[in-house]
Amino acid sequence: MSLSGKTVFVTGASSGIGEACARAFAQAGARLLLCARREQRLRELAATLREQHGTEVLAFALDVRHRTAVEEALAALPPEWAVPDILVNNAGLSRGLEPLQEGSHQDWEEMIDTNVKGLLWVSRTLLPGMVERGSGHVINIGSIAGWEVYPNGAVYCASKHAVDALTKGMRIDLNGTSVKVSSVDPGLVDTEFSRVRFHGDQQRANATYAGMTPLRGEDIAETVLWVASRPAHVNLADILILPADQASCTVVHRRQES
Ligand code: NDP
Ligand code: 8X3
Repeated sequence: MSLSGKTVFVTGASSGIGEACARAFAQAGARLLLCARREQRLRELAATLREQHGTEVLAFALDVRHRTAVEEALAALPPEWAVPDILVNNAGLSRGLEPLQEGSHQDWEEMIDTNVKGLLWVSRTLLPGMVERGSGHVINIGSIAGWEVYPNGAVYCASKHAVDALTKGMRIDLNGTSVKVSSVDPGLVDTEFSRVRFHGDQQRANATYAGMTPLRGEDIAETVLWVASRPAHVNLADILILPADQASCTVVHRRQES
């Protein structure tokens, strides 16, 4: 699969699915724009990709929650990087797992500001250039949590339902512009996601995947790459991708651990 010469912007590329996407797109010959808050990690990833694949990479620290920071960072890109061919809106997180009546305001703000508003700020800044050029592809990383709601996860689920609505709305509003909009919606993927959700409690994070085989970031990246490399007239609109052990948010087959 070749994406030679295409410019791909992956948000949240410092770990997990975003990092795996960066590696997959680099292997496919793309040039990469990468952002996240942890700049050192991005620098190390960029160095590896340059060395392994000769990839052209521009990596920069960015907190997608801050609209003016997003606008300024993207306005400061060199002209040949300014309008990516493919935008992977991946930056996102969950915080907390408790009944709504006990939820933390701070956790809620972090999820909504990142998963919903961050995706909006990046998309709003880049879409006019794609429309003007007459080509582009936005791939939003949604979730099974945008298809279902599970106990104690209402706000994270709401944020991913919002991503689903934004994917559908973007696709409607961009119809006729030659800019495609897709969504890749994973179930359980073993990344830093659960450690972040449980505020660094690794034991609790590990329990999320106990006795079952979760997806890996690479599984999602492979699908994102497939979505991105279809012919111009084909749009894979929405893909739900689950571990074989998972049937729904709450139905997960777990083996007894010996
Ligand atoms: P990780 O925690 O491993 O990665 C999250 C990435 O998002 C990191 O690179 C992080 O970088 C970045 N990020 C978080 N907040 C911000 C911010 N404010 N600004 C910029 N970047 C940010 O988790 P995943 O790889 O699993 O998560 C990636 C996406 O996949 C998320 O949207 C998540 O909701 C979704 N998803 C995950 C699933 C799973 O089971 N793991 C299942 C379904 C969907 P940094 O901290 O350096 O800023
Ligand atoms: C992540 C999947 O079910 O852990 O979006 O919320 S889940």
